[in-house]
Order: sequence, then C-alpha cells, then structure tokens
Amino acid sequence: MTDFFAACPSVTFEGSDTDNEFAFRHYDPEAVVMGKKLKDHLRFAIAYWHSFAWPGGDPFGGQTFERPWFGNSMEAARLKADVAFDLFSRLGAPYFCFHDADVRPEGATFAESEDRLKEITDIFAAKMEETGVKLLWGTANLFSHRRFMAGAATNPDPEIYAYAAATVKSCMDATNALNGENYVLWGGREGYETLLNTDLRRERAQAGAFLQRVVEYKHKIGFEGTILIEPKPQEPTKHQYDFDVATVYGFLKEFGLEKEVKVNIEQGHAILAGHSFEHELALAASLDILGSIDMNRNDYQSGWDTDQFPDNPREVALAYYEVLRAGGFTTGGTNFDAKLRRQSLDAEDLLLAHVGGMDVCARGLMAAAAMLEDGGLEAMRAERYAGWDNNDLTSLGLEEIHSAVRGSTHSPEPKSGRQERLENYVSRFV
Ligand code: XUL
Ligand code: CO
Repeated sequence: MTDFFAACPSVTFEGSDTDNEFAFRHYDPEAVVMGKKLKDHLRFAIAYWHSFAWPGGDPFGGQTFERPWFGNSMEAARLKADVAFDLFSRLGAPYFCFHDADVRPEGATFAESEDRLKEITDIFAAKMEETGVKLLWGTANLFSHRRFMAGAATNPDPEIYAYAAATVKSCMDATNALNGENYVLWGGREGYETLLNTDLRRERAQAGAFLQRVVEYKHKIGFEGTILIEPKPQEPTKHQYDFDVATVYGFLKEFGLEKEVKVNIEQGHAILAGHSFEHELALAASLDILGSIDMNRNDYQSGWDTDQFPDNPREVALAYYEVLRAGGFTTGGTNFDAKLRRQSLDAEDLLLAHVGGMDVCARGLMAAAAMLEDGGLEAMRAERYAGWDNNDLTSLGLEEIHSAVRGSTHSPEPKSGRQERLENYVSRFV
C-alpha cells in the first residue's frame, strides 16, 4: 500500500462556512439539483496522465516532481495504481480516465506492451470492484512515442497506421473489459508540421477509414459506450485536423459517422481554437454530438494549452448551462484534464487542486441550474425568435418573398439584443 497521501484527510462536504481546506464548500454529492444528485450531474473523473504520470516538465526544464511510483517497471506501475485509487477514494471521485501509456511501462514489443496493459487492467478491475470507482473513458496514447511523430492514423507510413490500429484495438478491449462509458480519440499528431511534405487528401481519407474501423470494432465487441473525438486546433502539431467542433462535424458527415461519434470538448482547446468553451458546447449540442467534457482552464496570455484547474465560476456556470440545456450528460462527464503547476510539489497540492476544481464545478453547475429553472434567459431567447413561431419563411422562394415584401408598406424595425441586460441577469446567479 501507499502512504503518499497519508497527510491528507478524506474530503467531505462541509458547506461554505467551513475553514477546513480539506472539505468541499459547494460540492455536496448527494444534494439534489433539477431532480438529480450533483454527483450524477457532474460525473467527475480524475485524469491518470496529469495526476500520476506527468513529471512536471516544461519546454525549458524537465522533471520537478519526484514521485515514489516514477520508473519503468511494472512494480512502479502497480504502486501508481495504488496511489491513484487512494486519491480517487479520498476525493470521492466517481470516475477516472487513462491512456495505455499512463498506466504501464512500454514493452520491448507490441505484445509485451499489450500484456502489461492487460495486467494493469486486471488490477484496475479489482480496485474498481473494491472502491466503486468507475471508468469514464479509456484512450490510446498515439502521440508521445517517437514512432508516432508524423501521426498515427494519418501517418505516411502504413506500418505506423497498423501499429496505431492495433494499439487502439487493445485500448478499446481494455476499456470494454472495465465497462468504460466512453472511448476517446484525441489526434495529437494527426495534423502536420509543414504542408510542404503533407498530402492532405490522403491523410484525411486515412483518418476517416481509421474511425470507421473503430466504430465497426465497437459494434463487433458490443462496447456500449460512446466513441468520442476530442477537438484541438494545434499543439503539439502546427495544425491538427480535428480543429474544433465544426470541423469535426464536417469530418463525421463526410465519413457517415455523425450518428456514431460524439465529441469530448476541452475548455483549453476551445480557447486555442479562438472560441469560448460555451460556444463549442452549444454548437455540439445543436448538432446532437455533445458527449463529454475535459474541464480545465487556459492562461489567456500564454497562447498554449496550460491545462490549469478551473477556478472561474462564471465561465464554468456558462459551460454547464449549455450542458444542462442540452439535457445533461448521458455517458459523458467532467474529466479534470488539468495538471498542477510544476512548482506545486506536495501531495496536498494534488489533492487540493481537485477539491478546488470540484467545488468550482459544483458552484457553476448549481448557478446554471438556477438560471435554467428561473427561465429568464430562455424566455428572452424565445421572445427574440417569437416572430418565427407562426411564420416560417424558410421554405419560400425569393420571388414569393419579394412580391410580398414589395407589396407591403410596412418597414421592419430592429429590436434590442439586450446583451448587457442578459449579462446582468447572469451576474445575479454566479
Ligand atoms: C491533450 C489532451 C489529451 C486528451 C486525451 O491536450 O487533452 O490529454 O484529453 O488524449
Ligand atoms: Co483533453
């Protein structure tokens, strides 16, 4: 067993008056909001990679964290699993998420890597049974190893495509064995560094075929979870094909997958794409492809993906407003794809970062629910479009419309968009 978090008590809800750092002020998992418990709305997941596998490096410096489970042995991987499940339990986090590379050391061959993944998957299964923690999603790391430097599905070398396909199969098997509720594909290297060496048409066709094979395999093994693509515009590559929600939707339509695959939207990726988080969520909901979220925040100055824990109640509230307006999560949830700053060395830092993130999400979700129940925004939205309720012109041709407009003496007047009043309205709730 592990004593890494020995100095950290288990965290429970104490309410907003508490001065206990190790307590939730807003996240009362059992509290009922809009007819559902908060824990069932939020469906929090801890990201294995940031919390247990990330060494604390940045582009100018390497490892800052010294964790007892760092190393390339299976013994280290087993210790890491102990520590991870200890954190999940202390936080009362209902879910976790992982890549193959986060949980097992790379083997000398594909088969060895896969066997190691299976061994860890069996350990996870036992720990999940014991603790009640579930798997929100599994995924394959098709971006860290040098073999994937020019992409996985979109690689110019078919042998790498094959390696990626085999890796995804083994990660889907692991996810299925653990009853994962989703399977995520993030195309970190599916893009290009320079157009000068890139055949866009070919790479797009490879990516489409790859995803079709993933969906076929999902049905073949009876995986009941949702396949999710996680959009991101760039970083690590200069340009990534899954740029944003709109781009992914066009891709899914082209390959006939828009009813099979949804999106996992990450706050920081939305910002990198020049959107807000709520824009991406609202668009996905309007296209019926909203699946799950990766919750973090970006530094608005740095221009890269800083993956910080969320701390802005208003932003979080506007995001959950879109999630709730779309009917809430089904298989999806709130994955903290967020990491500590590299100077935050202590076990307490890791645990308390999640406490703060969970609290701000709960606060945001409750504010969003209150807005939705109050109905003010929806009433104003309905009123704004009311003219269309009994007057759908969209099937009429231009000539028909022209003769009606020309024959009328009525001149339409613009109406206020009321933006400031709407912003004031939101401020009342957050
Ligand atoms: C990278 C990122 C990934 C995906 C899973 O920016 O968000 O961690 O969430 O591969
Ligand atoms: Co992510």
